[in-house]
Amino acid sequence: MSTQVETLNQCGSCASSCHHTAQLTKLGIKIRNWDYTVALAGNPNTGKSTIFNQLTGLNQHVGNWAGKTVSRAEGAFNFNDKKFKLVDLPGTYSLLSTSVDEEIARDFILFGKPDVTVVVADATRLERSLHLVLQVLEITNRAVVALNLMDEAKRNDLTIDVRELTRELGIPVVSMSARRGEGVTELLTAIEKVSLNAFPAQARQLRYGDKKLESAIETLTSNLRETFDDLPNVRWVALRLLEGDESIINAVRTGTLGTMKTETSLRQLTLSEAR
Ligand SMILES: Nc1nc2c(ncn2[C@@H]2O[C@H](COP(=O)(O)OP(=O)(O)OP(=O)(O)O)[C@@H](O)[C@H]2O)c(=O)[nH]1
Ligand SMILES: [Mg+2]
Repeated sequence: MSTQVETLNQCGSCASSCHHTAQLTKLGIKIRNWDYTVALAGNPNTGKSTIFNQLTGLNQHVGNWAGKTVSRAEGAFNFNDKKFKLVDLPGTYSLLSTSVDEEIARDFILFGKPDVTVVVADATRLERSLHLVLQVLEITNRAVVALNLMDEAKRNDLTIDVRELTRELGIPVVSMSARRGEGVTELLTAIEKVSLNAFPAQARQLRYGDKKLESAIETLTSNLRETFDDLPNVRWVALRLLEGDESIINAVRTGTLGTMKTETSLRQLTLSEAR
């Protein structure tokens, strides 16, 4: 591991300002002592836990998302004198809420508003990994792609133009072979840049190019804004409605959409309580 990474001996041993305190506390994250919160998302089996271990060393807690049988790991690290909290999300192929894992990952990114979401992508299955990257970018532009398993890609004679991918996505893309510890410092640098809003490019968001669809999204967006004034990402909710996402449709019908984040939070009690 890079010498620049200093894992903390004890969670909660430092004091500093924090971001999105209220939401994260509701989601069960004890944010009080951290400068930035980082979520680790990605398809199953892409090396998320390997990266989590590289970044946090032994400084981690493992438990369950409360009320669920899905495991949850939180850890911490220091980089360039800043304190980061890292939350390992369940591996998912999408954020469409068709499974408990997807629901947990989606709600955390949507309502927890982490300062940075790292999406771990499999360099040997790039196309599949990019589905999740684009879905995350629908919710937030504060993201980094950790393009892992580059050693496997090389072994299979696959070459990826990382610079072009960075340009296309508008977020940092970092080549990694996490099992060998390669790319860890570069990932930390990218996380720090996005945390500090110091990455100059504009993240790519899908625009569908279809006039009817875009106008339906616009109408729904403005109706939703009138009815639910504190939604974190209205366009994203409008897209889910058009897609037929049952949980979002029910929440609109019953008028509970605005309170979804509170309900979600209550269902995701703290890891510390689960320990
Ligand atoms: N060759 C190679 N193998 C890796 C790399 N990173 C992780 N692995 C291996 O890939 C397998 C899966 O890694 P994990 O870190 O458990 O992946 P994960 O995304 O946490 O998996 P789930 O939590 O099950 O979704 C393990 O056998 C790792 O040793 C890498 O950069 N190169
Ligand atoms: Mg894992």
